[in-house]
Amino acid sequence: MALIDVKVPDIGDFKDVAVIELLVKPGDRVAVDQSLITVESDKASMEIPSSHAGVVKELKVQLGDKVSEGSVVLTLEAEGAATAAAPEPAPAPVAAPVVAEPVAAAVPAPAPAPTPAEAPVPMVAPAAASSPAAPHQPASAPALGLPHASPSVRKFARELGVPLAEVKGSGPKGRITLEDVQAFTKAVMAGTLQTQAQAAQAPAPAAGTGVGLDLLPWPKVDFAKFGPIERKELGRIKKISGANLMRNAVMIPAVTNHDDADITELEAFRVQLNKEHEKSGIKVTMLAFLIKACVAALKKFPEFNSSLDGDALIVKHYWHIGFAADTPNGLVVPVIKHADQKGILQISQEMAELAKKAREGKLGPADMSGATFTISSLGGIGGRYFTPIINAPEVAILGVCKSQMEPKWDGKQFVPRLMLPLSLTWDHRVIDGAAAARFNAYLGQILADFRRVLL
Ligand code: CAO
Repeated sequence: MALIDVKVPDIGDFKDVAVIELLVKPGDRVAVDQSLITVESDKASMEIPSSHAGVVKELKVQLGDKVSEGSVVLTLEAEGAATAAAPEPAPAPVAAPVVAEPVAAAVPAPAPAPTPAEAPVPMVAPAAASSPAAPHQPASAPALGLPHASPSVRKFARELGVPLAEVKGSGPKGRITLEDVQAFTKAVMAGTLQTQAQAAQAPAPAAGTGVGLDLLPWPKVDFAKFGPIERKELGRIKKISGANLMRNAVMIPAVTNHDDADITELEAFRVQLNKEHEKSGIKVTMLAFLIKACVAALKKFPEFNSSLDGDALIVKHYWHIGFAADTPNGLVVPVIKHADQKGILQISQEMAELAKKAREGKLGPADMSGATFTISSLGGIGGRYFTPIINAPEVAILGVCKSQMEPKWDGKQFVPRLMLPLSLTWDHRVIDGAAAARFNAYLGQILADFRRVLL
């Protein structure tokens, strides 16, 4: 048995390419042409095959090392006829564009590797895939953003009929590994996963079941390459609210109307009220008036106080108003129940109690359920307008920002008026733009003259 060095063969014009995968380890028995490592430039990846059969004694490269033609990959205890005194040159490596083919079955099997003298296969950019050995890129393949996989993994996927575009890569830079393909296959076999082809043949999902969006994979970036980073796990509330927000943002055809309400008189009244009730410890903020004003608008426009149930609308004859509360652990939405039956002072008091409980992480499920409409107020912080996300299964949400003094034309002159920016997001499956504009206009009228609540 002779020890021989297996070297990187002629890989065309490419020099100092990074080792991104070690496909063998000391003690492994390898065959001639078996892939040993994968290298990658910024344009393509390729596997470096073994020139000899034998047992790996020592790896001479590590992940991240840069190699060029002639670099020693490993030492091998050569077997059989291949134990020649002078090592044979390795066959040409097989190149693959960095992007993976979305449909593995469309990728032809790698051509038998020619000898380096015949045709070294350069690494090719997908756009310049004119080399005969370059894998075929289907016309429908997105040019960017797909995970990549080595030729041997592609071959493995192709043999199993696994669509690589649907496999989540767990390797560096989202690279799909052999284990990823195996895990995908297991999940499909176990019935916990459907391929897109299977999904296309399946009957349309029933209302209320989830559907796939066929989106590009999330971009994977090695942020540490650009500067120092710190990893912080998301808290429980962020994880739960994030999943809910994602569903609501994606599943609701939402539109936001922006408007302004003149609250000059209402603010004067609020300040007066707080002076009168200074000793009670109750502080009235604009949000309490908004809750009451919204109840009046919801009564006038009942479809805003509803939920979709398949092809039917459930219109609620109770008015429970949720308000978004910012806490150190994330966003929560406590609910003022039966806001229609409560006065401004009682609403203010309940809001203060619920906000305190929220900040202390003491809200129970009952405190946060049953809302028919939600208000998200950033008025204490600032901003002009924003686009709040509907809190499903509600069909509308009101966003409020900080009021500001603005010059308004009264027909004769400009006068200073305190204007409150309103942003109403509504579900277009239930509500039309005209109704949303009317809702905002009516809300503005109430806030401008609160006596209208009594009407
Ligand atoms: N315009 C101008 N000032 C306003 C205002 C408005 N629209 N709304 C409130 N203010 C003032 C208040 O009067 C109060 O002033 P003083 O300190 O001088 O008395 C100050 O801003 C702070 O108000 P507040 O925020 O404590 O009270 P609130 O009733 O307006 O809001 C609560 C309570 C719990 C909703 C709020 O604290 C909060 O958490 N807001 C954030 C909600 C949020 O994150 N929404 C975004 C969801 S989407 O991510």
